[in-house]
Amino acid sequence: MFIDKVKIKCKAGDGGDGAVAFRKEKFVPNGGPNGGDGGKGGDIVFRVDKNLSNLIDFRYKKVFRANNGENGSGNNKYGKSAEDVIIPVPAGTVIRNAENNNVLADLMEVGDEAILLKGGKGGRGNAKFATPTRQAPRFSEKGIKTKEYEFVLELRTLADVGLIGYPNVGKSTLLSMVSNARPKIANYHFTTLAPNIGVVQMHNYSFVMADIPGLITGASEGVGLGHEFLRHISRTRLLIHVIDIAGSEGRDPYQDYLDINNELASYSKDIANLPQIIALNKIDLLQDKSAINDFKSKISSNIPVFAISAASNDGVESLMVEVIKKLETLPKTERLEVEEFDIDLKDYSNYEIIKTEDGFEVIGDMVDKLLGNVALDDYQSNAYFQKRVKESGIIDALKKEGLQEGDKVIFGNIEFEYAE
Ligand SMILES: Nc1nc2c(ncn2[C@@H]2O[C@H](COP(=O)(O)OP(=O)(O)OP(=O)(O)O)[C@@H](O)[C@H]2O)c(=O)[nH]1
Ligand SMILES: [Mg+2]
Repeated sequence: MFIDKVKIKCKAGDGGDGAVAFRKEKFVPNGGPNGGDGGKGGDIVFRVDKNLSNLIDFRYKKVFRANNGENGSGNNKYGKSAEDVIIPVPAGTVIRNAENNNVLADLMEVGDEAILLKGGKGGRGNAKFATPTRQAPRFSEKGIKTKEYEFVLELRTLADVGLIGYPNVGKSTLLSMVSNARPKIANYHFTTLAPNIGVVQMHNYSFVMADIPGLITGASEGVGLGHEFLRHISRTRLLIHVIDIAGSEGRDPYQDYLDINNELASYSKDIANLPQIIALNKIDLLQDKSAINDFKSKISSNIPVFAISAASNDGVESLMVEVIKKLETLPKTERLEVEEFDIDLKDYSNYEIIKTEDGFEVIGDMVDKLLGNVALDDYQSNAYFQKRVKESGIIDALKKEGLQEGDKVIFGNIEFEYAE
């Protein structure tokens, strides 16, 4: 089983709430505030694990949640922060935001990691709110609550060279002759069902070669198997286009060449523009060697063409020498550009004022923010809330809409009469 694309759900931990507590001293009716802060929630971190080669571990486990920070408590005791959740992934994992498909991380190498979701900050305990004029604050801050996000993990094999061609033309045979890979080889279509990777070591040079399932016409529209796997060659630097020059299945080799190139072009311009070396395979089956020159005469002279027999190893060495020569001139694979990921996609500066019968209602993300981390259970925190509302500029905006003394103002689940 080979899994190279999965959708998972992740949630960082919520921040713990700050505590409301007071020192209890004998004979002192009201000790000072000593409610501690809440702890931070755990982060969600992706890290490359060298022992993984595909995403099969995500087949059943698709939900990852970090623990919440603990609440603060009396005696200025801080709540414990939660541990981060580390999610191991194979090298070559691209992480996207499922909502808009933006690339959020490109984890190419062992050691790469990305902290995609930050745990919520703990709320401040009431001890932090004591001021000379408010010596016994009876409110605290709630921890920041985090949201759940969906990510798409996509494995893009990191190979220098990709083998492409129709099914059954000998791609896996070639890979097995030049690398340590031992792919299945058989005389039928779609023997290869998942990409095979091999390391080629030759002439003191080493590179990675990938064999993907055979492409057929229509692969980019989902016919056959190829399309799904084309992304595995999207990051190669060079393609070996394998063609059955003997036409052993009755197709015209040159037409095969055009078909496959059309497939590539309709899938991705970048792949279609990769440099190619052509391997005319199965020359041992050729009665008439003129087919080789026929083919060469039809294609542009700057594309290198090698006539080989992967089965008997004939011509394979020269082909590999050319591959190495070419690789030395090509730039290394670069990381994908990563989009900025705003963990909380809410726009807290956003709100709307609605006129009601006897006053106003304010709705929008800004309200959530203002309400979100204040415990509104008593007069004092209410006063604190109103102060924050003033600071936020909403009161000024309400005044512009005609707010007057005594008007009823609704904010989410709370309601107050406006007083100057
Ligand atoms: N005569 C001859 N047969 C070959 C040569 N190369 C491969 N074959 C045979 O062609 C058949 C297909 O070879 P594979 O390497 O499995 O072909 P593939 O392109 O990987 O095929 P898919 O994985 O199905 O796309 C097998 O029976 C091979 O033994 C060659 O140079 N000469
Ligand atoms: Mg194969």
